[in-house]
Amino acid sequence: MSLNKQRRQGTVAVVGLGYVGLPLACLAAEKGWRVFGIGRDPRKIEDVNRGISPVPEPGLQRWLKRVTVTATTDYRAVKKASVIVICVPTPVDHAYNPDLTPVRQAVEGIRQHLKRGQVIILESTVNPGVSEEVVKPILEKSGFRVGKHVFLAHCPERIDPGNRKWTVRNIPRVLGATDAKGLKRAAAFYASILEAPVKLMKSIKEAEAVKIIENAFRDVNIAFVNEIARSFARLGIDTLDVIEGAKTKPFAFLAHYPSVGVGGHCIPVDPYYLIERAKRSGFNHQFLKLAREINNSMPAYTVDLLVRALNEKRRSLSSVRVGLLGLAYKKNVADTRESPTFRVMKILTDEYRAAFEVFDPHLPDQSTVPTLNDLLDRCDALILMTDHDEFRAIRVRIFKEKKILAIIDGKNALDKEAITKLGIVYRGIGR
Ligand code: SAJ
Repeated sequence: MSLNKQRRQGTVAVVGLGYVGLPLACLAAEKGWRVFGIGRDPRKIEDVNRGISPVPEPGLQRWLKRVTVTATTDYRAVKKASVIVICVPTPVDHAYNPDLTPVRQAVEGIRQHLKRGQVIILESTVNPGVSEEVVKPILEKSGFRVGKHVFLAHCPERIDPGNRKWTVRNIPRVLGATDAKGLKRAAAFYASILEAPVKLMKSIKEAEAVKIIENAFRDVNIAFVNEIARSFARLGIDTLDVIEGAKTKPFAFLAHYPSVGVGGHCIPVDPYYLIERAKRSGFNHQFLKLAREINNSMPAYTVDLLVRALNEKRRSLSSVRVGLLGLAYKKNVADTRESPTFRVMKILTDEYRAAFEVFDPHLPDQSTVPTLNDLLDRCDALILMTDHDEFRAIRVRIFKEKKILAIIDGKNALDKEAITKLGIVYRGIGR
């Protein structure tokens, strides 16, 4: 049953049909907007037009079947819209330098088809300054003045892949613009589609800064517990138990958890945008950099735990086949962006010439074996990389049956006592 029942709101163009853009496009369509989705990949465009979601996000497939999103690779669709929302990735390159290429390309495509009165809203996560220093100049190459002929706003995306509770529909947002008129027009768009409050920020820079600090906050807190875990491991203290203890304090403590590494398209990436921009203004974010350094060291720390665990069994890493449980960067999603598993694979290969298999039930095509059982049959030691529900449910006796020598629990998700009782060397991260 189509959801396009409500009165027409007008036309919106959403540039970028990934984790952020596609849910937004579906929501706008459901709320009565005529929606053009602009993307680069013709196959994804064809999928969307056939009502097939190219993004493996729960519920998105069903939603796309019930609304109409007209997908195209042609930026001329922008001409028909009164609102244009940019939802393209903002990655970092191999040297962790921010890469605004997708944003620049999107804005370049838009500026060629601008018309008076349009409001352009950037949802991609960027450091403070990008809207005014990068987006605005490109838009004004069209001859239009931002703030006069067209308007520019920033509403940072807050999509949490896999989260069924907090979605594009009900996540509160912040919104900033280069001028009052742009703020008003952008606020009217979001008021027409969201079922959540939108906080209006003093300026577009403050809106850009909100998202960056949200995620930098999370990164430094994860780095904090990762450092604590490495210290407590040497003191024989169970870090997880300590965190559970600290959580009994009903205020001023927010639990984060040590792990094999920090992946995803947000947390390990966003701090670099601020670090780089601040450096250009002569400020050195030593704390943010240190947090990134600590979190980036966790894959190597985890492999080192395996080396030591195998030593207890008088085995070397190069003499065993390692089973990696999980490719996704976090549990119960099929998203591998910046996944720590890739870094562990590289370390095993480059530094230890160790053989490995990888199995992820959410990513069968990227697994090297068809089933978990195959992985357990072929491997002598395991690293739990992702705490998918399927891995948490494993009956530990099977590890004994499959003669597993050592298990490194990269997410502290398995039963340490039960595994140890089976005579298998167990090491968690901080326990
Ligand atoms: N991680 C830890 N320890 C923790 C929490 C996470 O090691 O205590 C690791 C995860 O395993 C993963 C990475 O960090 O590899 C990122 O985890 P995440 O839970 O932050 O997941 P993301 O990347 O999907 O983050 C999103 C973010 N949402 C947006 O940027 C819009 C983030 O701001 C949210 O806080 C997060 O979802 C969330 O809370 O679920």
